[in-house]
Amino acid sequence: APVTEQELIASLPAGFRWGVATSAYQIEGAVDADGRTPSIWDTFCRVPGAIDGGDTGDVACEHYTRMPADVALICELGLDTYRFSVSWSRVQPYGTGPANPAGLAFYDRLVDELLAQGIDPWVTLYHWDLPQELEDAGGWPARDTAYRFADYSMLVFDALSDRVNTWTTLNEPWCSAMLGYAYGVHAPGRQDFPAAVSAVHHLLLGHGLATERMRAASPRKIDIGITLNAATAYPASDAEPDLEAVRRADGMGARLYLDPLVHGRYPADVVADLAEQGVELPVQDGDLATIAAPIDVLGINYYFSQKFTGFGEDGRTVDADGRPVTRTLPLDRPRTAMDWEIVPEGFTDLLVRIGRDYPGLPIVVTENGAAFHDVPDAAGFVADADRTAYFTSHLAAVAAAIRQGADVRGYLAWSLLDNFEWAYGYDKRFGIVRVDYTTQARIPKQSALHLKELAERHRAR
Ligand code: GBH
Repeated sequence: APVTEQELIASLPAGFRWGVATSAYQIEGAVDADGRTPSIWDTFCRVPGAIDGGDTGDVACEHYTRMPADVALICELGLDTYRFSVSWSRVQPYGTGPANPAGLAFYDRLVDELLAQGIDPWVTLYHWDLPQELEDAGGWPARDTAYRFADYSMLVFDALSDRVNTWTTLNEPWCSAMLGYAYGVHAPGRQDFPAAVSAVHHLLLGHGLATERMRAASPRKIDIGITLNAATAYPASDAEPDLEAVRRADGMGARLYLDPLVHGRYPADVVADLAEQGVELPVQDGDLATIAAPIDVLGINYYFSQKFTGFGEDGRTVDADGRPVTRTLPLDRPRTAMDWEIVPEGFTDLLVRIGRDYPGLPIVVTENGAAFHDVPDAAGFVADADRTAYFTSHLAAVAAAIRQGADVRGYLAWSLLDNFEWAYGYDKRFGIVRVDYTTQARIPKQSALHLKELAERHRAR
């Protein structure tokens, strides 16, 4: 049964984090400022047809110049944690060589501003914006990029680790690898499945190398982790082909990352599926031990879940190429503006399952949120009952997971601001704060005020 707000507040542990997240390319703008060089997203946005409306991150929310006011906003909303990402090509132009002091200085000021307002800074080192030079040298399918990432991570770590306690290496490596190199819908826009599978391994290797080096360099206790996108895959029926479709979807979407990170081995069934397609993970001696370097926190980004079937529309279980069918079917739920179905129990099931299959790993929800068709009133205020209900039902889903044994330590809403929603441009709004892209005015939505109230009630209980 769905839990009430009262029950959800009672179920969340003491010290539970209440926060909000963003990423560099989605909000900063100022793409040429202070020595920043182009990332793969600057390039991809120039490909005709790649981004809805031809939008780019050139200006975005002008967070680069409006940062102090944005931090003040987080403080006003009573949130205790801010997760942001660092633009690699800002702090290390061209992806190699020494740090760019002017670029690093922005994050230095941001961290100081957050601390001055009593907000805990949480750094994500990589949220999809690879320096273009490194893509030109092969990108994530090239092994060298993993070493470049570890070097870059240390530049940021050396500058900020005296004040930043929580570090995420990568945001959603599945997206970087699959959306970027296999499906071609994200930068760099390639459609090469074997290259994408190499990218998976090199992203995980980069995570492991950076984790080992940050850990070794840290004189004090810090929390290091990675953020994965994940969901619950439901079978359309108990028929063998449907269960197989779930196994494959969950294998490629979740276990391909969780198993090496936690257990130090790739899932044998997924490796076999890949081999059947003539594709191999480019593992070298020692890589898996590096990838399994101990982490302190697992970040989970959750948006929605799906139902899978192994039967094609024609009822057959193989497609024209003789490959097994893996197809999604509607769960017949209300949808967000992204056309994503709203499935809060998929969140509970996911968190409980991760707690069971990968025990001993504290989880923080590093993103959860929804885009809706916001309608501002004359004053620019958005009474977003739909987004408010989304947050409440998903927080209740987290509370339910905790009561079933999942070790969830915090919840960060996606996102602080309406922002550049990647291939969808500015048309899709995920913010708890409305951004007027003409004036750059920020106005908290009803959902922001509701999160503020829930956080206050939880703290005061
Ligand atoms: C997050 O990605 C990003 O971290 C964030 O930057 C972004 O703004 C936010 O979500 C909102 O999109 O149907 O095959 O794509 C989430 C991307 C979208 C990845 C749903 C998994 C489901 C599988 N997720 N996707 S598929």
